[in-house]
Amino acid sequence: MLLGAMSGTSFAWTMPMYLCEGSEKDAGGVDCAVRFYTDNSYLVDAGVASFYAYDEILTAWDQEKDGLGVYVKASWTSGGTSHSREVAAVNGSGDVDSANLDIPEGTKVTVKACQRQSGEIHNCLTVTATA
Ligand SMILES: [Ca+2]
Ligand SMILES: [Ca+2]
Repeated sequence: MLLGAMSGTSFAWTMPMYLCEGSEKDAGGVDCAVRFYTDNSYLVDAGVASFYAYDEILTAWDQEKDGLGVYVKASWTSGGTSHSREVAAVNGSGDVDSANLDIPEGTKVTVKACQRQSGEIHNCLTVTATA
């Protein structure tokens, strides 16, 4: 599926795919990964954004030399307070940025994953993980 052109460009974004599944290392935790692809063949990964429940690790990983980075933001509420943290891999193919968060077990975590081009985020997909 193609998404429409944005911001006056004719770039055709490829729909990201996601997988959320129970954590193998953290009982009750749910890991999520969102993958971006270079085109609609879905054969070549452009990048991946992930949240892993064990130790609450948020990661953006750029896997393709395509002028696009990977951005991910985690948002959650604990102790009656809203929290968020974002990381971005914007230094080219192979760049990885991650954050080791500290989120109470069982907390729902909203994970917004996007591609980034020229400082702006595009093609976002939001999934829900569990810390
Ligand atoms: Ca955890
Ligand atoms: Ca890239």
